[in-house]
Amino acid sequence: MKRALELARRGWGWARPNPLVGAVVVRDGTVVGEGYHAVCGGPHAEAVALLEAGDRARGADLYLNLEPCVDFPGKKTPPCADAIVAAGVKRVIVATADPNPCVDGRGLARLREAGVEVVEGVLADEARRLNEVFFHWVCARTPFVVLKLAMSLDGKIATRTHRSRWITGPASRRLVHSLRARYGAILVGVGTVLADDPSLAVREGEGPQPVRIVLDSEGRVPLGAKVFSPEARTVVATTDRMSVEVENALREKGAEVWRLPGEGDRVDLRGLLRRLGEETDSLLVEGGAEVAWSFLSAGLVHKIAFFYAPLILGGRDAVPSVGGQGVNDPAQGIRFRDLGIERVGEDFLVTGYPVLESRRPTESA
Ligand code: AOF
Ligand code: ZN
Repeated sequence: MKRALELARRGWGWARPNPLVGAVVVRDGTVVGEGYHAVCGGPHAEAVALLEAGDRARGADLYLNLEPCVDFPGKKTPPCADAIVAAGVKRVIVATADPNPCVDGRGLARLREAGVEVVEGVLADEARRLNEVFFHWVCARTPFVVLKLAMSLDGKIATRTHRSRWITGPASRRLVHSLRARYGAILVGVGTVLADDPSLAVREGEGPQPVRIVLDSEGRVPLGAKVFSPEARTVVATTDRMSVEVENALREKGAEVWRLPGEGDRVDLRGLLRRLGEETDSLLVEGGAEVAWSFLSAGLVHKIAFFYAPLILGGRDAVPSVGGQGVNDPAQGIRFRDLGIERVGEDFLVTGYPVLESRRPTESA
């Protein structure tokens, strides 16, 4: 199963919005076929592995990190459960079921009906973590949202003079680039564009360039900003407060403008996520502080990735990592579970998952 997970990872980027799947056919203790899902629309992991195994699949074991698929409307490839039965596989070992409502246990049921032995739950946590984006998106149809921030030990993302280059070290910055390539879209607030002018393009690509999104309710984004560089799509998410002149100028720059119904004077984030979910499975939110609080306080963040540099910036006027109004009482704070911590060069990366049912500040906060 470890090998299946390892193979699955090779599909990063191009498989989206499909899951990462690896398959290993084992006969008499020897691997006789391997495969992974390399690109959405392309053959599934099982199809590749069974093709390689050929006749040797008869009577063999098949290791999969995800339940094999069944046929459903709009499907691009033949159902794997049928292919497994046809190949004469004796036993299928799967990590997890496929939460896709069109599959959802039917693949395993099909195998059992045909007399194939099924073993479930091997390395299930690891497999679920690997496909956390897919597991969310395929049910919710809104993107899995990761909030990434780079800060000093005292939790500042910029100095009192609003400078942020560089707080974290080169290893973290490289990791951020490869993180960006893992998600379908990247979002920043217009304040970050005005302060840092990031291009948000991915240099070390593992897949297609993510869509760049600027949250800009009024249309303050400068036309010369690097986010409009030609290598990737850019969407300016705005409200009716943006003038038609600005909209036309942005379109001329090649940007797309999404006017979303305002939530007060802000862009309606839920509306944005619904629309984005029609196009992609995941979103990396990169700040700044106000945007971070908007997403967190509305309960829209699924995972955090916070980089901490061994450095204190101090200053009551320095920019805190998370802004907004905040909570009044620590008991109202947003809690995280399954924290992970790792060293990245001289920095630390903390990851975690908000407990969405935990007490949250009110939406207006
Ligand atoms: C598998 N093996 O390698 C993958 C699966 O449109 P299709 O034919 O590519 O089907 C996509 C669905 O199949 C996807 O939503 C997910 O439920 C499942 N993905 N299943 O047996 C694979 N990638
Ligand atoms: Zn399949």
